[in-house]
Amino acid sequence: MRLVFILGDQLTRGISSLDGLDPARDVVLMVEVAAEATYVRHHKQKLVLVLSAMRHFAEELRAEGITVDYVRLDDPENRQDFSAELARAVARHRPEAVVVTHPGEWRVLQLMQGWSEALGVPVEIRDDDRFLCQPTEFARLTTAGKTGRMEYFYREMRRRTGLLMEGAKPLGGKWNYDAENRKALPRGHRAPKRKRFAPDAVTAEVMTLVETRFVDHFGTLDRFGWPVTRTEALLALDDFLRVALPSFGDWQDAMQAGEDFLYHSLIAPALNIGLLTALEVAAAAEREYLEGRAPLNAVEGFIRQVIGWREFVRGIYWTEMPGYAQTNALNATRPLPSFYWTGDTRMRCIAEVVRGTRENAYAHHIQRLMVTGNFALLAGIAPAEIEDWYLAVYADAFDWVELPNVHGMVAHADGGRLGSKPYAAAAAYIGRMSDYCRGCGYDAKARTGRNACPMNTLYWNFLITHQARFGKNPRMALPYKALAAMGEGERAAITAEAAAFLAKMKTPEAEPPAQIS
Ligand code: FAD
Ligand code: DLZ
Repeated sequence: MRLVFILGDQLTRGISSLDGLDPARDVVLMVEVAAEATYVRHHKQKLVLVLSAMRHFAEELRAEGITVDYVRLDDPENRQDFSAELARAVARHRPEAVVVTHPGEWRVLQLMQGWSEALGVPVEIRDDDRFLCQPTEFARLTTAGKTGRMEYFYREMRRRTGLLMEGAKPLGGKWNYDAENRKALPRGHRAPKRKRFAPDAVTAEVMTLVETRFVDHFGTLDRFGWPVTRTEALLALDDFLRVALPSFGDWQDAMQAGEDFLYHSLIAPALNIGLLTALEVAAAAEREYLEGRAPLNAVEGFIRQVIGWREFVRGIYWTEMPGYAQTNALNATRPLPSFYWTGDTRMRCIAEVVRGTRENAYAHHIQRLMVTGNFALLAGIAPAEIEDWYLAVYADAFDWVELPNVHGMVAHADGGRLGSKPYAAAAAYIGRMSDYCRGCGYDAKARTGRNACPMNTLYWNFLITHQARFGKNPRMALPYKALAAMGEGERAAITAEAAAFLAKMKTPEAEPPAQIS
C-alpha cells in the first residue's frame, strides 16, 4: 500500500498526490500539527480556515470510500510536527511508498527531501499541477531582460490558456487595461454586501480549539466567514462574479474606511488551500465578459492577477529560493513597530488597515502594498520582520506567494527582480485613492513640522537616503526632480525629523503582544 500525505493547503480532489490512488489498498494521511500553527503565530481565522477545511476535506474523501488516517491537534499521541507524525504513520501502516505533492514552502520541501532517508521508505514528490507554469519552465520563459518581467510572462500565460484571446491577438486589441483601473470611490460610497459563511458544527468545534490553544495569537474570530468547503468556495466565487466583478477594475486600487472588501474577489484563501483552482476561476471570469455581464477592463484586470501575478510570484519563489529570502538590497534593519499588531497609531490609514486585518484576516492588495507595505519600506523595516507579519496575519498567506510580494514588491529587498522601482509613495497617493486622510490627525500636505504626515517625511527621507541607487532610475525621475528643487534647509529638516520619528517608534520587545480586541 501507499501512504498519500496531504497537507493543509493541498485540499484539491484533483491534487497530483491522489492520482492513481487505489481506495482498496492506499491510505490518505492528514495531520493537524502545532508546529504549522506556531512557526509564525498565524491569525486565529487562518488557523480556523485551514483546520476546518482539512476536516471537511477528509470527510469528503471518506464519503468516496477512501481510507483517511486523520490526526487531530488534540490527539494525546500527536507529536505536533510533519516529520514526527509521518514517522508515526509509517510505523502504523508500513507503506511501500509515501506519495506527496510538492509543498508551498521551501522549509517544508527541505523536510520532504529528508523523509526517504529518515524513514527508510521511498518518498515520491510530485509536481503541483494546480499551477499553470512549473518552476523549470518559468526559468526558461523568464530568462533575462524584458521577458523577465511579469507583463511578458502574463502574455505567455494568456496565449497558453487561450483566455481573452482572439487567435494570436488579445481580445479587444490590448493586453492590459490597467490605465482604466485606478479610479477613486465617490465620497460615502457603499459596496454591496458579500456572501459570507456562518460556521457549521465542524468550524465551531475548531473555533473553540483555536480559542483554547492559540489564545494569544493575533486576530478575532467574531467575523469569521471564509468558505471551508469546495461547495462554499464555488458559492463565494459565484457571488463575486455577480455582485463585484463588473466593478472590480474601476475600483481595484481604491480604499475606504469601514469598507473592508469593496469589489475584490475574496477568493485567495480558498484558492491557496486548494478549494478552487486558478484556471477555473479565470475561465469563470472570462465567461462573464463573453456573455456580456462584465466589462473587459474588469475581467482582464482580474485574470491578470490570477494567471499573471499569482503564477509569476510563484515562479520567482521556486527559481530564486533559498537565496532570495536572504537578500536585503536596501539594508533595512529596523524592527517592526508595535502598531502593526495593535493598530495604535495616529496614522489613520495604518490604524484602519490593521483593524480590518485583525477583524477579517484580510486586506486588499493596495492596502497591503501602499499602506502597511509602503510604511515598512519607507521606515526601513527589516525584510524578515515584515515578512513574518504578513505571513501571520492574512488568511491567504503562504510562503510561496507572501514572500515575493513582501520581500520583492514591498521591501525591494531583491534589488528589483520583481519590480523595476520601489513602490514608495507619500501621503498624496493615499489621499487620492482613499478617504483615510480625511479625519486623520496628521496633515497630509505637510512634509515637515510637528503635524506633518510621517508618510511624507519618511518618503522624502527615503529618496534622500537611497539617491545613489534610485536617482538615475528613469521611472523615478519626477520625484528626484522635485527633490532637486528642494532647498538645503528643507532637506536637512526632513532628515532630522525622519530620524526623530523613527527613533521614537515603539517595537514589541520579544513576541507580538496579544491584540486589542
Ligand atoms: P483580488 O483583488 O480579488 O485578486 C484576485 C486574485 O488575484 C487573488 O485572489 C490572488 O489569487 C491573485 N492576486 C492578485 N494579486 C496578486 C499578487 N500580487 N500575487 C499573487 N496573487 C495575486 N496574495 C496571496 O494570495 N497570499 C499572500 O500571502 C499575499 N501577500 C501579499 C502581500 C503583499 C505585501 C502584497 C502587496 C500582496 C500580497 N498578496 C498575497 C496579493 C494580493 O494582495 C492578494 O492576493 C489579495 O489581496 C487577496 O484578496 P482577493 O482574493 O480579494 O484578491
Ligand atoms: C497553515 C497550516 C496550519 C496552520 N496548520 C496545518 C496543519 O495542521 N496541517 C497541515 O497539513 N497543514 C497546515 N497548514 C498548512 C501548511 O503550513 C502548509 O501546507 C505548508 O506551509 C506548505 O505550504
